[in-house]
Parts: sequence; C-alpha cells; structure tokens
Amino acid sequence: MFPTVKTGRKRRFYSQTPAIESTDVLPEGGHARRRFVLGASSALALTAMPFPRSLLAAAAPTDTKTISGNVFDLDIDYKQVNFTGRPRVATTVNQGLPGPTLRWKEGERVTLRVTNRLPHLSSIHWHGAILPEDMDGVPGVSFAGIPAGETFEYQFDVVQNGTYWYHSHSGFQEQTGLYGAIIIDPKEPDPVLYDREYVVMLSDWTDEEPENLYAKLKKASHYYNFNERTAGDLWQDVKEKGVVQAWKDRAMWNRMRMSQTDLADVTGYTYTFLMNGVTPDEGWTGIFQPGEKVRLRFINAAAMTLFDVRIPGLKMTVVAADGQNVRPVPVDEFRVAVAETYDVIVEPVEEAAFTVFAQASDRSGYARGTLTSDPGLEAAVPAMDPRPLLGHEDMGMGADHGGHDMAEMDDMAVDHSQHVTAEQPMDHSQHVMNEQLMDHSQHMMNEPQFDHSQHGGADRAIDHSQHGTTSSLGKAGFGSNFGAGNEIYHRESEFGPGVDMRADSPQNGLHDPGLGLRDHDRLYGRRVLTYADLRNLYPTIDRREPSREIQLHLTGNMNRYMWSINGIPFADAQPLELEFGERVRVVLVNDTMMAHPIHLHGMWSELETGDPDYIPRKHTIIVQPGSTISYLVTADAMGRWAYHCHLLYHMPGMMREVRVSRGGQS
Ligand SMILES: [Cu+2]
Repeated sequence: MFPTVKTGRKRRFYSQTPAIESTDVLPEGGHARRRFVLGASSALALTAMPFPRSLLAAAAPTDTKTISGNVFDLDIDYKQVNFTGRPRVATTVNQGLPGPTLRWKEGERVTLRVTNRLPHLSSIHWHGAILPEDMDGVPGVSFAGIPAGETFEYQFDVVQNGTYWYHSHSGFQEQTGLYGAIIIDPKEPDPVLYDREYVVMLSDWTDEEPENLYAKLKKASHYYNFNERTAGDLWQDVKEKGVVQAWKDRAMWNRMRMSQTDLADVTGYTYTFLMNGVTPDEGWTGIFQPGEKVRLRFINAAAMTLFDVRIPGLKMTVVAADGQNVRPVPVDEFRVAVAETYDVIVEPVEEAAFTVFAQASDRSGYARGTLTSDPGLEAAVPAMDPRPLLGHEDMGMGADHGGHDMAEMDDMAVDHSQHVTAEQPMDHSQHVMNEQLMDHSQHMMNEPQFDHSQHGGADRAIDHSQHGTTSSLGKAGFGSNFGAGNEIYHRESEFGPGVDMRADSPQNGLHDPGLGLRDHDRLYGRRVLTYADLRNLYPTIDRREPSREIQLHLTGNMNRYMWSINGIPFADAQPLELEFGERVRVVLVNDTMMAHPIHLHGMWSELETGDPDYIPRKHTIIVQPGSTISYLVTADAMGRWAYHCHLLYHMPGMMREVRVSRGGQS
C-alpha cells in the first residue's frame, strides 16, 4: 500500500512557522502601507521601460543548475530568451529560467547574497520557508527591497525539509522569469525512499510586458478569454435542452454579464506553458532506469495558471504537499495551484516513455515533458480534456436545487431554476422558475452588533464567542470543513461596487478536486487528489483547540478586475492582528467564481481534513469558487507577514498584512 515510505519512525520536529509574499515599495514618503502601493506602481512603470537593445542581439540557451552548500551568490539580471519565435527579455536568477535549484540542508544556516542588477527595485522571497520576518523578502512588509545595483544578504537557519521555491515579490517580475526551486534535504533519513529525483517546475510565459497585460485585464477582463461560447454552442444547447431552457440559460449568463467559460482570466492565448523552462513543442526530458522509484517534485511557479497533472500509464503516489510529508495517496491526477508543490513517486518498471502532462485548468494549453528510459523515445501526448463550464455551485448557490439556496449578484436577478453544469447534465424540466432579487439589508440582520466604527477596522476578525451570534467552534481538525460553526455572514464592506457576487450557500471545498476534474473518476476512471485525502505523515504538534474563528471573504468585481478581501482592497485595509502564540481558525469564503490559492507567510496553514491527530500543513490553500475552506494557524512567528492570493494579478488587491504581536506590541 505504501511502497515508498517508511512509516512508524520517530522524528524530531522543527518549530512550525511558514513563509510570505507581496509587491514593491518606494524607500521614501508616506506611511508604510501606502508606500507599498505607491511603490508597486512606480516599480511597474520602471519595468515597463524598454529593455536594453543589446540583450536582444545574442541568444544563449537557458539551463538550470542545482547549487548546494551554505553560501549562495544569486544575481538577478535580464537575459534574452525565445519561447515563441520572437526574442524577448526575461528576468532571471544567475541567467537561468527557472533560476538555479537551491539545495539546502535542514539544521544548517544558509547565507544568500542576492545582487540586483536590474535598474529598479527587486527582491527574492523564499516561498514556504520558516524564517524571521526580516528574511522573508517582501518589500514593504518585511524589508525595503533590494535597490538597483545593491546586494542584500539573507541569512537564516533552515528548520524544515522538503520541496519549496523562491520568486520575486516585486511588481510582476515573477511573471518574467524570476523563480526557481528549493530542495531541503532532511536532517534525518528521508521517510520517502527513491532512487532518482527531478524537479518539475511549471510556469506560464508571455511575450507581453506583464504591465501591459495587467492594463488590458483592467480594461476588459474577458480580453484573454477566447473560449466564449458560440452560436454553434447555442444550437447544441437548443438540441439538448430545448429552446426555452437554452434561451433562459443564455439569458441568465448575459444578465450576469459573465461567461460560463470565465475559468481563467489570463489564458493560453497569451501564455506558453513551460516545464522546467522548456516549451511544449520541445518538451522537457527526464531519464529513468526501469524499476527505479522516481521522485518528481512538482512546483507551480506560474503567475496565473493552475495545472492538472497526470502521467498516462503511471500511477503517482503523492508523498508530500507543500514540502510537508503526507501519508501516501495513490492518484492518477492532481491539480496543483499557483505556488503549491506536490512530491510524487512513480515506478516505471519497463523500458518505455511516458508523457508528463500538465494541462492548464481552463484547457487553453499545456506544459509537457517526457519520462523515458531512452532519450530517443517519446510517448504520445494526450488530447486535453474538455473545457469545463461554471455551474451554480461555483457561484456559491449550493448543489441542492431547492429554492432556499441562494446567492446574490449585484444588479441582477438570479434564476435559481437554471443549473448549468457541464459535468453533470441536469434535467431542467423539473425546475420551476423562482426569480428573486435579494434585499441586502436582510443580510445585515445576522450581524446586528457589528459596527465597523467601533471595531477600528471593517476587516477585523469577528470573535463569535464574544458576540454570541453562533454556536461553539468546531473541533480542531474538523472545523468548518465538517459543518461546525459554519455561519456565513457578509460584512457591510462587501456591499459596494468592488464586489459583484456574494456566496450565501457556499459548499465546502475540501472534497472538491476542482472545476474540470469533478467527473474524471466517473468518465475516465482517474483517481483525482482532493484536499480531503491529505493526512500529515507525523502527528499534529499543536493539539490545542482554536480559541476563535476568523472569517474572511475573498471578493472581487470581475468586470472591473478589482480584487479584495471582505470587499476591501489591500491599499485600504487594516492589518489582521494575531496574538503571539494563539491558535486560531481561519475560515475563507470565496465570493467569486474563480479558485484563489491563498498563501499565508510566516506560519503554517493547517488544513482541517478530518483527522485531528494528523493535520496536514500547507503554505498555500486553494479556495474553490463559491466555496469555503477552514484551517488552523498557530501564531508562532512575531512580526509582519503577507497574506494573499497567489494569482499574480489578484495579489495587489486580494492581500492583507498579518501582524503577530504580544498584546498589540511587536
Ligand atoms: Cu485570486
């Protein structure tokens, strides 16, 4: 059952605390948070400057090396690349895209001397690493950033092991290539046995300047969405559903000014998907000897793309998630969100070639590589799976078709009778129209005593135990993911032009493999990983029950391309305050139709998957569209930490600073 993992070993644990992320800052003027935002735009303006022409003259192959030891010299600089037939300038570390793989050793101290050879501010953040706040590399939150031409020396103790990565936390530099892998070898023997290993780093490349891309999204969020349904689709709908129903479905989506195919806001139209910096045409190659256990360390370093990974012909055994060992889970397919990592073991037994296939979750393209016993062999590349369509559950309207399930859309009536679900064809005939417009005022009645002015910040955590508005908190390890303490409320700040949807009946996202994967078991017999499968390989360290619950809503207005938390963008938000040492539960509610991978810096996000004794620890957690998820956090890292959606173009708005202090004193 668990062929690759030694179990029952006793292990010493390191102190628990994970890592961070964010954007740019100008060194002078304003108070910190404002400065941060100003800095972001200034830095963006600078990166939009024409690149030095000389760089476009000569191309050199990109090659990624592994460097190990205790002292690392890393140079951030431009480099010419060519992924599409047109030379472009990338931002790289040591002239690699990805940058070099850094190999650290648990228990040792590393020094990373990072030199910024760009004409503007830069930074490197060590994603998933537990370290002091001033080493976290987030300009404007944990340090000032690395000015042009200067060297910043990071130094910290390595207190964990596993697969992680690093990337710029300045502007949109990450989109242009500033990322690489980190492998931390364990101090004690690795519980995962393997004969060979590869980093498989997935990313999305665009020939466009990210600033231009962002500007286009701001202007028209559908810009890159060429999957709009056509007249032919309508004809098909008519054949399948009848004229009346097909028309109603269309009309609903039109009224909502949304498209069912709005699965990703930036797509394969502009992106070339890379595997270890190699295009799908060329294909990355990894060699094995038949009979070997091969460890693949998947890292999603994309700016905006979630990947669905499979290797036709090979079972994968998931042994680690976000660098942390988990009880092995055999799967055929898994989704890796932006910033997540998964380690899998594959055991090809004979001379053969296999395609490592990573299709974008919106099916606008794929990254691919080949695992082969013979460099001359290549395997067939599978066709992409059908493009999924958004359904009512993705809007937080619940899977139940009863009339009591409701979500509300600003300025628009929602017809609850029409469930448009590509993956599970519905019989529409039974559903009765019951259009209703929601009255926002009634929602505030759930929170009668919630007065923002008194609380000193609209965003502040609500402590249910004090307000007496809800039942006792769910038990650690189960929490809101299993229905307890799960009262969903929308704050006043969620009612405004920046928010175009609120989920009132969100489903729990724990068992959801994600839109586009939900029917793969049924259709293709593929076992798809879900978060519910994850159990820590080792016992839970902090066994306390949470003392309070913090409910945060991921919000946005797709048409305006505005993203926020609780309706409040980062620039206008107060920090989220945590008391040093406290154990809290975070309940995230996704009031949008997109999956958001949410990354907390500095502390682990302990996902409540139903076993209090073996709670898995992650640094990045997908919140499915219109869904909730809950996890526990032990606030064991003093200081200021970033907390945000890791989709790069959502980050400027969908972000908070988390402040861990003792009695409000840092
Ligand atoms: Cu997001």
